[in-house]
Amino acid sequence: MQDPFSELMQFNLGVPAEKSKEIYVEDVRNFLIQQQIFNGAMKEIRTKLEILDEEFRVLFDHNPIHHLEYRLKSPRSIIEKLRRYDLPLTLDSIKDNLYDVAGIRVICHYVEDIYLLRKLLLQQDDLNLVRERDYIAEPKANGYRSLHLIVEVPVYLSEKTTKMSVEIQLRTVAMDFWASLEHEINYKSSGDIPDEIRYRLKLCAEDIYRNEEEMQRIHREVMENYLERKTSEAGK
Ligand code: 0O2
Repeated sequence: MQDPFSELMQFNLGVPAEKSKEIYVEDVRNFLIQQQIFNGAMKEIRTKLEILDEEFRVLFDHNPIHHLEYRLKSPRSIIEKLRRYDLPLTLDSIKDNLYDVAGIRVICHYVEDIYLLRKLLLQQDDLNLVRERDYIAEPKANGYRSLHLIVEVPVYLSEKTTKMSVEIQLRTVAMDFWASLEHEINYKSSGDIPDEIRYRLKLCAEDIYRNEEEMQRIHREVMENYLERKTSEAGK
């Protein structure tokens, strides 16, 4: 991965004519400091999720999380997004307007795990819910399903504490399977998927949804029997 400093320089954040090179370099330095704080926020959320996952493994022999993915939005995407929404290219504007600079994708086994994690995360005192989009309850027209939360979390620095936003996308393995492939198909079609392919993708999403519900039912039944057996063995 290219380091953000050289990427920013290369992308030419647009050293405006009136700005001296020194001020521009200072901007880049401050940008990197901000990125590091976003990174801290991402780590805070990651740790919270890992602790919950570990607790469930110990208590119930079940990990709600299959795996975690995380990323900081690249300087290029940040600038593109600010330009797309006609927002100022400043650090304050990034912090105030872009909620997805720090992003975590939580790939769960079952839909129940998603709502469980949502509940457990949001009941933590230091975490504020800023925005929620439930594309599981109401899938997007193309069939996309996931739960999106924007949360604010404090990051404790040497001289101050600052609240930063993090986007958490929670989805099951099955939803992730669909979204990853659809994302690639979309990319390969330059964002213009033919109607017939769009329709077939939607049918795939519906099939996946049905299979996932059945897998969830099977899991529930097996877990009930398993936990009953464990309890009776412990009582012997
Ligand atoms: P990346 O690289 O994944 O971060 P905006 O963020 O303003 O563009 P909005 O409405 O705030 O859009 O965000 P929304 O709809 O809650 O979700 C944005 C992110 O969700 C996307 O990030 C994708 O990761 C994912 N997503 C949303 N809809 C779809 C979809 O139809 N298919 C797939 N595969 N993923 C989707 P970005 O912006 O793509 O960038």
